[in-house]
Amino acid sequence: MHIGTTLTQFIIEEQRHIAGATGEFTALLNDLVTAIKTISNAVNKGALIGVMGALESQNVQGETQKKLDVITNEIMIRHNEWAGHLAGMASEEMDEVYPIPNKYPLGKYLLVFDPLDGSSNVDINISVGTIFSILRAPVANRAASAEDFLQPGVKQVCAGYALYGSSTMLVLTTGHGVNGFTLDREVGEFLLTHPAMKIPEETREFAINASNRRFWEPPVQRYVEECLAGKEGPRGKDFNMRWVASMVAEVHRILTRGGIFMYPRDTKDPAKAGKLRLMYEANPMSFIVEQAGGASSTGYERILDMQPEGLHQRVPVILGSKKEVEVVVGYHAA
Ligand code: P6P
Repeated sequence: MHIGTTLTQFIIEEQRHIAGATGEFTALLNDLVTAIKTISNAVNKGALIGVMGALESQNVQGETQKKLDVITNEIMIRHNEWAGHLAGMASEEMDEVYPIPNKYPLGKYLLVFDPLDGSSNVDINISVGTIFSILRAPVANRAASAEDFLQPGVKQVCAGYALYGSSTMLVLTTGHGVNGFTLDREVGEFLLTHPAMKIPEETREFAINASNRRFWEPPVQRYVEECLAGKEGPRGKDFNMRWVASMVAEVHRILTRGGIFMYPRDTKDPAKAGKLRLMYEANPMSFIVEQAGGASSTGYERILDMQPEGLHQRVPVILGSKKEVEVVVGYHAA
């Protein structure tokens, strides 16, 4: 593995596979990477620059906003609004579509993101991340409406996440596999360190917030009980459990060593189809997981096939090692 390959070089070489590529996508990705480096710096400094703690405000989900939720959202907006690659942006932290200011040109892509996923972990110094998804605007160079974003996950041009952990990593796909890059702070570049990431088809590790057990639907109850029964039970093997409460960290672990992550529909709030959001959590992570040989389902349908009904729509998420997801999906069909 040649560790010297920069993300910029990699993307330009990737671009050569894309018919009609104009270099605009590469330029968009470079702006996105600059935003991610800036966020990494803010997260890494943490309490030293007074960005910890919560605000009085709530986001559209009714969740208390952390200072860094707002700061990172602002960073994503400022670095991506000016270059003329986007027709609009949408974010977990903004109720409505962000229109590109009139002083800037419009472009042919849409950017939707969760600027700081798992932000409840910031104050306790556990890994958090940025999740992003890039779609084509239905009409280029025209201000995007909310409806323009409501495209099934299979339409994504690119999906990725940044993980602000012991090292800052960027993992992305443009539909030709999944590749991981690690930020070399001295050089200021992301370098290719995890080429062609693949999720093992089998696993003995599941991730779920077990405190919600009494609210789960029967198929999920059955699956988890069987994992807990171990080798004496119907699965005939022991399982391990993890829960980080940071989807980016969970997905990265699964990409690295396999596993299954579940945030299923539960009856805690019957009005909600799940906790995670389709447009900027489930869809980008599902694109990445499938491109790495995994699977991603609501339990009843492939997440990437879903027709979104709203920018902040929630969905149940069961993703990871293909054969394990198939077991859970099978229980939903039983
Ligand atoms: P809970 C973070 O808030 C998040 O959206 C995901 O990153 C994470 O997997 C999940 O919610 C954690 O939810 O209910 O365990 O706090």
